[in-house]
Amino acid sequence: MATFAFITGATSGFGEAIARQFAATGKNLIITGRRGDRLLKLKNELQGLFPGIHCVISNFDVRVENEVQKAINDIPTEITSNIDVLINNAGLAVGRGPIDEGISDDWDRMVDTNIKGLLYVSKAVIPFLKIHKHAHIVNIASIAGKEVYLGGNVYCATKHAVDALSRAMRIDLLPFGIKVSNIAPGAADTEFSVVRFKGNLKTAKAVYEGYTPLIANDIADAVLYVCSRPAHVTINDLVIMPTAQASATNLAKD
Ligand code: NDP
Ligand code: 8X3
Repeated sequence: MATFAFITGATSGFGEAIARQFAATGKNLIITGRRGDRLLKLKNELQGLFPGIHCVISNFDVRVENEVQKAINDIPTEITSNIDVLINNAGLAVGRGPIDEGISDDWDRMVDTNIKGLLYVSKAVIPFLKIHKHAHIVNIASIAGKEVYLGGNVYCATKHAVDALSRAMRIDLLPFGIKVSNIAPGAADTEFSVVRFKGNLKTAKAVYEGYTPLIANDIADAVLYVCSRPAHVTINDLVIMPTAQASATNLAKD
């Protein structure tokens, strides 16, 4: 059986775009997320467009370790044993404001999703990656993992943790020939800001006004590029910004 990419957060934004681009190359997919209706819709669409591919749905919350482990155990081993790419993409920001006014539930959601969820999924999937001579993990970090900015405190800390985990994984997995790539996008117009601002569409929309932000396909392009380098080449770290954004906070707006 041809190999599979396991993609977290495939119900929206980067993860969905990555799934679409992989499918177009003929790669088999395991698409994951909490919103099962969206996963089913994407699976049906991709299998219609690319009848040769195998698309498997795995519906779980990355924050719950036994749910992650059970969901992955429930996938037939002839599929899991063929996973050679893991895209750790699921993640979110919740709120933006001074640290002393932070809400502990927001902090928990970010730490549990962006750090612990990435760890739970990686721990469950790495045994399958080790079976392959050439396997690859791509962690979606952020410019917020390279810099900190006003009110970004805990989100920035979680993305700095992703950046550190990418470097640490690369060392730990070196004996197994598993590539680890870290991708750090700047502002991209996905559902990210709607989630961050808890459904406040006006505030979310304002984040992307006055300049041209990245779109999900820009990041999917980069993931496909990183995953298609020759076996002896690893792209360790890629920072991808809108041309109008020079740093986390320096934006040339109209
Ligand atoms: P979206 O909100 O569009 O997508 C986020 C995805 O993460 C969804 O598919 C969502 O699925 C999934 N997800 C969130 N929480 C969980 C959970 N507990 N369990 C399982 N899946 C979960 O945002 P983006 O596509 O923009 O974000 C993708 C990644 O990129 C995130 O890690 C984000 O931090 C990072 N990033 C985003 C940037 C941006 O400006 N957009 C810039 C830099 C990095 P569901 O809700 O169905 O579970
Ligand atoms: C998302 C980009 O700059 O809002 O990670 O933190 S930013």
